[in-house]
Amino acid sequence: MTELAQALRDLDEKKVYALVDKKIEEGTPATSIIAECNEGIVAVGQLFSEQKYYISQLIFSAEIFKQVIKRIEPLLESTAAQDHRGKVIIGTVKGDIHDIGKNLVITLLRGAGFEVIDLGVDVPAEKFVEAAKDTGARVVGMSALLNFTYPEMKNVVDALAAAGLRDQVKVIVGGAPVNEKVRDFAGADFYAEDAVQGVNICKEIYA
Ligand code: B12
Repeated sequence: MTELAQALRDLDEKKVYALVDKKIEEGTPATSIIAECNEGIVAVGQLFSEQKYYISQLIFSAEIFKQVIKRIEPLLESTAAQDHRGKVIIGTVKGDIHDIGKNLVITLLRGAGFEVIDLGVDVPAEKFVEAAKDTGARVVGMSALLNFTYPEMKNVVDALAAAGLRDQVKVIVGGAPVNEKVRDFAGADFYAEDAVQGVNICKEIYA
């Protein structure tokens, strides 16, 4: 584990910011900084599941991560990409309030020139359907970090089908515990392992 990942795991806020600032100065790519922080926050989750960390520590780790993203956001937002590639709807599914990953995907999508309709967190299936109808977006992205919210992803796909929209939209699912099996279960079109892959899939869809 890198020094930065360890500092985040140990919730050493000042050290995390100092290391991130140093890396930014040195020209380390934003995606590498995120990858290191991701390793640290996954370790926090692990400590939480082993009951070595409390929920307050989980919350604190998220706050640190959010501050890191604020620092590196200017590197992620490309000023050149003003042309709109297309619309993408994105939200965290009902029952789930994790939004750090979703927000990261949004930042990268906007940086790549997509118009993003952010539905927020704890989003019921009807809202995804309504947004797809109203905006005509061809992509619906769903984020889920809790395995008991997988059925909710399937609900959204089913609701899109019931509204007659399934052929018009491609559905992408993501979130740390999500994988190809979950995609298959939900009936989604794509699974994205990370934000960069998500953006590439959107580019392909709108190509
Ligand atoms: C921070 C955190 C929290 C914070 C969230 C703050 C916030 N604003 O998001 C708080 C403290 C609120 C929280 C609460 C809970 N959490 Co929590 N949390 C985490 C933690 C440590 C990190 C998540 C994170 O932000 N990662 C960093 C981001 C950048 O990664 P990411 O979300 O995976 O996103 C990346 C990719 O997956 C992808 N991606 C994500 N979404 C999407 C969507 C699309 C469309 C695309 C293309 C890509 C994409 O792109 C991102 C960037 O590459 C994880 C540990 C882990 N292993 O993930 C646990 C974890 C997810 N939490 C867990 C649990 C159990 C909970 C609680 C139930 C705890 C409790 N007892 O109350 C609650 C649930 C609240 C709720 N109803 O949602 C468990 C889930 C277990 C499971 N699999 O079901 C985990 C895995 C911890 C653990 N090991 O036990 N949590």
